[in-house]
Amino acid sequence: MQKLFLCGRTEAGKTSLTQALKGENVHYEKTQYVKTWDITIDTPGEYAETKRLAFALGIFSFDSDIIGLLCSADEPYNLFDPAIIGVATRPLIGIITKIDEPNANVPMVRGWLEEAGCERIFEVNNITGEGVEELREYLEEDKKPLSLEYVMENQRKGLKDWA
Ligand SMILES: Nc1nc2c(ncn2[C@@H]2O[C@H](COP(=O)(O)OP(=O)(O)OP(=O)(O)O)[C@@H](O)[C@H]2O)c(=O)[nH]1
Ligand SMILES: [Mg+2]
Repeated sequence: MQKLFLCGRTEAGKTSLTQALKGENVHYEKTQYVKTWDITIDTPGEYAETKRLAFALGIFSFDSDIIGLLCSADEPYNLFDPAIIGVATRPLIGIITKIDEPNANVPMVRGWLEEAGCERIFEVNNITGEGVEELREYLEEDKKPLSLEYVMENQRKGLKDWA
């Protein structure tokens, strides 16, 4: 299974998603430091909210196979820069959490994650588990490892380097 790096603001649902992917009951546990699990690397939301700490996200993401930007469906503002894919060293996916919230605006959040450059966007409810299996199946897909020659050939063709 590919390792998913979780990045998003405090309370976006990163730890809950980790618990849901592990098949555990979702229970609140504030993330105090970067934690590596078998399926995810869970980060404290403050890292994504603070310029000084955000640099650490870049370093820790090297231990992952895929970078996941998390944003809850009821989020009032967007934390992620457009075209953030340009500085990502791994394929980028988006995960919209809390799709069950009364103030959820999934199309708006989807637009933010598309602008960031996410190649796939998943919609989940961590509490009921809705959408989590689809994400799990995606992570279980057998991706072929990248070689320098493969990346350079795709760049020469103007394709994304992991296309
Ligand atoms: N309704 C609903 N609540 C959720 C969902 N996902 C998470 N929550 C709730 O949101 C709160 C924060 O969830 P966490 O998973 O701890 O958030 P986090 O992103 O890990 O937060 P930090 O560790 O502070 O960065 C908890 O009370 C969760 O129960 C969801 O899909 N739906
Ligand atoms: Mg957490």
